[in-house]
Amino acid sequence: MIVIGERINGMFKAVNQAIQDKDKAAIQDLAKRQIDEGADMLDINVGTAAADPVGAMKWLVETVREVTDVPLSIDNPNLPTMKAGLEACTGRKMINSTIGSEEALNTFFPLAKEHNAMVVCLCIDDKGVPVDVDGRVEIAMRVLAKAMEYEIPMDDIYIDPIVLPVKADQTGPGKVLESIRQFGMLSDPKPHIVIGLSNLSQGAVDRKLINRTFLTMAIAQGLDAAILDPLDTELMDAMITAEMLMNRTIYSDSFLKAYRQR
Ligand code: THG
Repeated sequence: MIVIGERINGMFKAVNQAIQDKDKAAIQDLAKRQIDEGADMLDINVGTAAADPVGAMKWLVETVREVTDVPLSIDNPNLPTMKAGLEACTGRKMINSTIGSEEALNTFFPLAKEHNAMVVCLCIDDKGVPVDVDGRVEIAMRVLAKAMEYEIPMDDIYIDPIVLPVKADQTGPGKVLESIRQFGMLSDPKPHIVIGLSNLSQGAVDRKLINRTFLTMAIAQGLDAAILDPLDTELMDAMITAEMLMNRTIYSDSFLKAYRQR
């Protein structure tokens, strides 16, 4: 699994405060702790409250880069903020994200090439999030065709079926699972498939239980990347165990420890 740490996000009060106070230590601590707990990449999101999103993104990226070389997922819907993040980010990076409309792909795929960046493509277009699985698969097919047209390596494409709060629509999670299963059959080699896991439990009780149960179900359908909280040890244990049960890692009596030491 490719773990993208979700914690550097202005949606969290403490992070929003750190951005306002230019508190480097707080952000760098979050970066290091997530990597220590198994994050392969870090999501960088200024949140919606930032007064100057471009400046905040640049500062966040530079601040995190002082302490780690892992790829950074530049998470913002607006082009100027995205560009500022990509330019500030030395080394590997990910565009998080583009929607799957013709126009958006024609903007973001050239940008991905320019920055040698990975790119998350949301299964959403001008009409919004499709209500059914077929609509999501249709968008994923468009994304893959465009990726070939622009010669983006399949290994740099991450399809996101879009996870919404279960509390708002209880039919959603099942559709996401079926979408993940079908995405895996669209091309060979397969694209990566990623979700924003914590969206699922927003506003719900027993959030961690909901998140980790769904993560194991999604892994069984072929999910291979997730934006999640690596500081949640039970979540990471469940993820590692699901990988082992799917025969993607070797069983040993110390499989949890072995995964963490890899
Ligand atoms: N897909 C992609 N990118 C994404 C998402 C996605 N980026 C953002 C988001 N979704 C994933 N990251 C988070 C981070 C935090 C939360 C949810 C998703 C979260 N935050 C608390 C809440 O809203 O209750 C914040 C409250 C707090 O503790 O202060 O749940 O889907 N490609």
